[in-house]
Amino acid sequence: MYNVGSYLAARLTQIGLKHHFVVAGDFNLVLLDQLLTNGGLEQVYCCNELNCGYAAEGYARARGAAAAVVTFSVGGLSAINAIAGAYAENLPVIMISGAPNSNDQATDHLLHHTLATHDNSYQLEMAKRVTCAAVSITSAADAPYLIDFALRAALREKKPAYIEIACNIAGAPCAAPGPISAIIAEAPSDAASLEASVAATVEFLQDKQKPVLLIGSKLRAAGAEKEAIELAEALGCAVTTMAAAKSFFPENHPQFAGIYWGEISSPGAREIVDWADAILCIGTIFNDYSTLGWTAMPSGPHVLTAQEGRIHFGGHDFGGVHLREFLSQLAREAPKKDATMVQFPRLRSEHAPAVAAAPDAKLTRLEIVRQIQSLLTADATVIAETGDSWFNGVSLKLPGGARFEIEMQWGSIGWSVPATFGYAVGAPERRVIAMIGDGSFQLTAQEVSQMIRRKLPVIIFLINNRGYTIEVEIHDGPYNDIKNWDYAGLINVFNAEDGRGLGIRVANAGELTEAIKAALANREGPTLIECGIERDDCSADLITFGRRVAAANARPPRD
Ligand code: TPU
Ligand code: MG
Repeated sequence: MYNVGSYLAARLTQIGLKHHFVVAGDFNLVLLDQLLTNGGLEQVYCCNELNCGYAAEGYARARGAAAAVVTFSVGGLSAINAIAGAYAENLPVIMISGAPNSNDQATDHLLHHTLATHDNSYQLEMAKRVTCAAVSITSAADAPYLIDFALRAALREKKPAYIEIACNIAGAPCAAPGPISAIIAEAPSDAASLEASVAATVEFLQDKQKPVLLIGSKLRAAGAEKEAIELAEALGCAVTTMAAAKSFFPENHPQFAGIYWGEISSPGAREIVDWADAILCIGTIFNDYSTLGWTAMPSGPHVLTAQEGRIHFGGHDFGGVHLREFLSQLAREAPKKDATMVQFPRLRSEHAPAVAAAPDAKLTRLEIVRQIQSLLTADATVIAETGDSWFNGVSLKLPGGARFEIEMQWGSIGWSVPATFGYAVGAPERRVIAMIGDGSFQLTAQEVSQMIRRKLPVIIFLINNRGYTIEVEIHDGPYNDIKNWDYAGLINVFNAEDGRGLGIRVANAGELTEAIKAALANREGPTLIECGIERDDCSADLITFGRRVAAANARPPRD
C-alpha cells in the first residue's frame, strides 16, 4: 500500500538518493512522516531553507541529484534562491514543499504563512521561473503521474523541479510506483543528426592543424566527462578547461594545458587557445565573469560549440544529439591533430613553486594556498566560495581523482557552507576541503552546526581578510567593511554539550601546519581553521578580474 509521501520516497530512492534535506513546518509534517517510513532514505536537517536548498545543491554535485523538503511560503520562498542557483548550475535538485489543505484552496479562508490573500498559487508561479517542471498536488490519484513528470523532467534537463503537496494529501493512498525506467531511461540521439554532426565536424577539422579543446561546466551535466577524454586522446591536442569546469577534465592528464580564463589563465593556457586554428568549446558557458568582462570570448569561424542537444559552428546547427554520443563518435572518426600539444610546452612558463614560509612568518594568502596544495589527494574535493577563494582554489593543481566545486554562474556568497555540508553527506568517503572568505561565511555560518551534528570531518579554511576583498577590487566603498567575528570561537558555540567540531585561529605558517594536523586527526566533526591575513593580501588574478569586471559594469548606456 502506497500513499503520496511513501510513493515520493520510493521514487527518490529509485533515482539514487540516500538522503533528503529538510526543514520542518506544519504544512509538511505528515509528508515528513511518510518520507521517514522509507528505510533507504535518511532525513537530514538544516538550520534554514536557504541552506537546505544549497545543501541539496551540494549533494547533487556529489551524487547527481538531490531533494530539499520545506514548508510553504516562509520556507519555500527562502529555498527558491538556492533552487535558482541549481538551475544556473545545471543540477537536478527537487524542491518539495508542503502546501495548504486542498479544501482551503479557492475558498475565502485566509491561511497562516501566506500573503493574507485568497490566492495561494504564488509559490508555484515563482517556482515555475526557476525550475524545468513545477507541479501542485491536490489529488492523491494524480500524484504518481505528477511526481514522475517532475522527476523525469529534472533528470533529463539537469535542472531543478518543484513539487508542492497539499498537507492533507501527503498521507492519502495512491497507486504503487511503476518501473523506474519510465523516469530515468533516456532516448538515444537522433541517428541521422548524430551522423551528420560528426561528419561535418570531421570535415571542419580536416583543414585545421592546431585544434584545442576548451571544456566548460555543462560537460558534467551532460554526463560526458569520459567521452571528452576519449576525444582528447583521439585528437592528441591540448585541452584547457574553464574555471567553472575545473576538475571535469583530469588535471594530471598529459594533455591538460591548464585553465583558460583570458588574461588570468594558468601559464600557457591562453597562449595555446589564441594560437589554435580551431577551438572546440564543449559544454562552455561564456558570461561576463568567465570572459573577464567580455575580453576573452572565443568567437569566429574557427570556433565549434558542442552542447548537450546542440552542435553548432559556421553554417551548421545540429539538434537532437547527446553530447556524450557526439564526443565518442567523433573520437572514433577524428583525425589525429596534436600540434597544440607539441607547442604547449614551449609556450608554458611555469611559475616557480611557492617556497615554504618560515614557521614564525606572518600568515599570507600564498602560504595558505601552498599548505592546502599539500593536502590534496586523489580522494579530495575542494569547494571554493565566491571571493578570492575562487582564484586561490582555481590555482591549485589537482592530482588525479581530486574534484573541484565552484558556483561561478549563480555566484552567491554563502553558497559554500551548506553546499559543503550537503556534498559531505553525499560523499562521506571523500576528503572535503572548503575555502571560504569571512564575508561569505557570515551568510550561512550556522550550517557548520549540521556538520557537527552529523560528525562530518570537513576541513574549512576560513580566510579572514576583514572584508569583501573581491568587491574592494571591483568597486570600493564603506560597504565592503564588515563586522569581524570570532570565527574559530563560533565552533564551540555550535558544539554546545555534545559536538566535536574544532575551531582554531592561526596567525603564522607554523600554526597553520599544526592546525592542519589537528584537522586531519579530528574524524568526529568539522575543523574550521580561521586564517588571518592582511586586508590587501589578495591574488594578482583577483585584481585583474576586478579591473575587467568593473570596466564591463561601467560601460555607458548606448544612445
Ligand atoms: O576573499 P574575499 O574577501 O573576497 O571574500 P569574502 O570575504 O567572502 O567576501 C565576498 C564579498 C562578495 C560580495 C558582497 N562577493 N560578492 N558579493 C556580492 C554578493 C552579495 N550577495 C550575494 C548573495 N552574493 C553575492 N555575490
Ligand atoms: Mg573577505
